[in-house]
Amino acid sequence: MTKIAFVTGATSGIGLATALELAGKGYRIIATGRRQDRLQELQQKLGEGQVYPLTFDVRDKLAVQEAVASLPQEWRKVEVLVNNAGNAHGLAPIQDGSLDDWDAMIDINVKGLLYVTKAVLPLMQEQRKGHIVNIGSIAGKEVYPNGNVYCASKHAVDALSKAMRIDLVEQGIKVSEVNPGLVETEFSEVRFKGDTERAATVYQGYAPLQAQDIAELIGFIVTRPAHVNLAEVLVLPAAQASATIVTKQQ
Ligand code: NDP
Ligand code: 8X3
Repeated sequence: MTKIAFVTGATSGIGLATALELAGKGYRIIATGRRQDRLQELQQKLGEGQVYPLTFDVRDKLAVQEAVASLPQEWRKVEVLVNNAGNAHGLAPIQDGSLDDWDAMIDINVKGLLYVTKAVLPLMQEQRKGHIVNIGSIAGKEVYPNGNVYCASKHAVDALSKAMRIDLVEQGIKVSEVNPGLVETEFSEVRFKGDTERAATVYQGYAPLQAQDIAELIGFIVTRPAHVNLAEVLVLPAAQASATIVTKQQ
């Protein structure tokens, strides 16, 4: 029987690359996000029986519960959950930050991850096995100027990953955390609210990570033998040494 992976934020970037990577490793994919057209494209690309699209906003706890409850029987044996959906909104000193941006980051990156985990966990508990991979960030390990609330949200993901690992170990459920540095995706476009020029400068002058790099790492993590858990990985572009130190060519 093919294994099933539930990937949040599968409409772009790391989530989309992960869905494709895991499908390549023989998983059937429950692909989630708000942009239904992109989920349908993914389904068309991989085949109807291979992808089950679920459209919901992770901020909406009822929608999350209903979406997971709506899964047909043949899609309920979820073995892998990749909690990837997330983003940054704005980059401003704390005194200038927008309350709406703060709400968005905490609601999506922290509460959304919790809502999805709470809804999907029973499907793993029934099997007494499973693997949750949370996408944190170097921003969950360090803070950087103007990153305040985004960094706080990713520090929360770091704490929750450790806490989940403790609470779920006796249930046979592994919890891993992947903490990337700079990855070239739609992330900066979202952070800078559609300012593509400003977003592009984040990835100029060095070779940033690509979504595929993270997807391959996730693929490796979830295919380790049953007795192995790669609990936490920090993965950076070679040009990046810390949240603030990136060597750029002049
Ligand atoms: P993208 O913007 O390319 O992807 C973000 C994904 O999250 C999209 O699929 C989006 O789907 C989904 N998402 C966002 N908000 C919601 C929401 N409210 N409800 C449901 N889905 C949502 O960025 P990345 O691929 O880079 O980001 C993926 C994860 O990686 C995030 O958690 C991010 O914090 C983390 N990360 C990114 C790094 C980077 O440098 N890019 C570095 C470290 C960590 P849709 O819009 O269709 O809803
Ligand atoms: C995304 C990477 O450095 O912009 O988490 O916070 S960073």
